[in-house]
Amino acid sequence: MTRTILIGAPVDSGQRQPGCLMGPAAYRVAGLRPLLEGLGLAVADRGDLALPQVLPRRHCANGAVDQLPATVAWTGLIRDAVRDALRQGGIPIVLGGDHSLALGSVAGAAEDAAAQGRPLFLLWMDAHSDFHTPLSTTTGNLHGTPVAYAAGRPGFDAFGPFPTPIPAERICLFGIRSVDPAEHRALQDCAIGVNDMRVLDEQGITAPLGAFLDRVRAAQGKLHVSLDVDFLDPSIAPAVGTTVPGGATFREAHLACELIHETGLMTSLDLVELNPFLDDRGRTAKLMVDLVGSLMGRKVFDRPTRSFT
Ligand code: 6HN
Ligand code: MN
Ligand code: MN
Ligand code: MN
Repeated sequence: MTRTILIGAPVDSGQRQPGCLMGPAAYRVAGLRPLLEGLGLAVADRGDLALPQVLPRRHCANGAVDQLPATVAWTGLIRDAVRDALRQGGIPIVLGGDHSLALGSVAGAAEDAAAQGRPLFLLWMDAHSDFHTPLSTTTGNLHGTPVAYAAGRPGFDAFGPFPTPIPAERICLFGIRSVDPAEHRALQDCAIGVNDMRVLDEQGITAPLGAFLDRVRAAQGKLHVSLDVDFLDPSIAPAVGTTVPGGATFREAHLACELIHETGLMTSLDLVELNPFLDDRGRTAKLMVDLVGSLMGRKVFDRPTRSFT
C-alpha cells in the first residue's frame, strides 16, 4: 500500500509577504487527508515542523539577503524530515510554506537517493526559475534560490554543501515565464531543461513532460516534484504573492499531474507558495489539493502505467 507522509512546513522566511505560514493549515482544511485516503492511500500526518527558539548565526556577503538564519534553520529541519520519510518507505508531501522550503526538501531527497545509489531528478513546476544564488539575488528573497542550491551552484556557504548536487540534465523547469537577468545568464551556461510557457504553448504539456519522464524511467531515477502555486494562471489560483500572468490552465495542470501519476515515478512532492490570506474563499487551496488528487491517482477512467516512448 502506498504510504504518504504529510510534513507541515509553515515557512515564510523566504519572501516578505506574510501569510505562507498558514499554508499547511489550509491544505488540511481543504481536505488533503480524506482525498488521499479516498484514493486508497495510507496517510501519516507528521504535523507542522517548528523553528527552534535560537537560530544559527549566519552572514552573507550580499547585504540584501533577508532572514538567512531562519531559512538555514528551516532547511535543516525539512531536509531531515524528508529524508526520514523516504527512509521509511513513504512518499513525503511537504505542505508549504514558501519555496525556500525546497532548499531542505530537495536536499533530503538527494540524501536518500544517494544512500540508495539512485539518481535524483527534479521537476520544477513554477512561473519562476528560482535559479538565483544568495550572491546574485537582488530582492534578497531566498525562495528564489532552491534550484541553484540543488544544482550545486556556489554561494550557499551558510547552508552547508548540497548532499549530491543534481546534474543539470536531470533538472526540468516547467511552466516558467519570469526569469531575472542573472538567472538567465546562469541558465544559458548550463544544460538545465527550460520548458518555458512558450515551449508549452507550441508543444503542449505531454511531449516535453513525457520526454523528461522517459529519461527518469530510463535511468531508474527517483523524482522530486516541486509544485509552486504560481505555475498556475492567477485567474484560477490567486493565493500567491508572486502572480505572473500566462500560467497553466486548469486542464493543463491536471494533465501534467495525471501524466506524472501514470508513470509511477514521483517519489517526493512539495506544495509551495500558497498564501491563504490572499485566497478567494479557499479556491486556490482546493485547486492545489485537487491537483494532488491527480498526482496520486484520481482519474475518470483507468489507464495502465504510462511510458512515452
Ligand atoms: N518563487 N526572481 C524573483 C526573486 O525575487 O528572486 C522571484 C522569485 C520567486 C520565487 O517562485 O518561489
Ligand atoms: Mn515573513
Ligand atoms: Mn518558486
Ligand atoms: Mn514562483
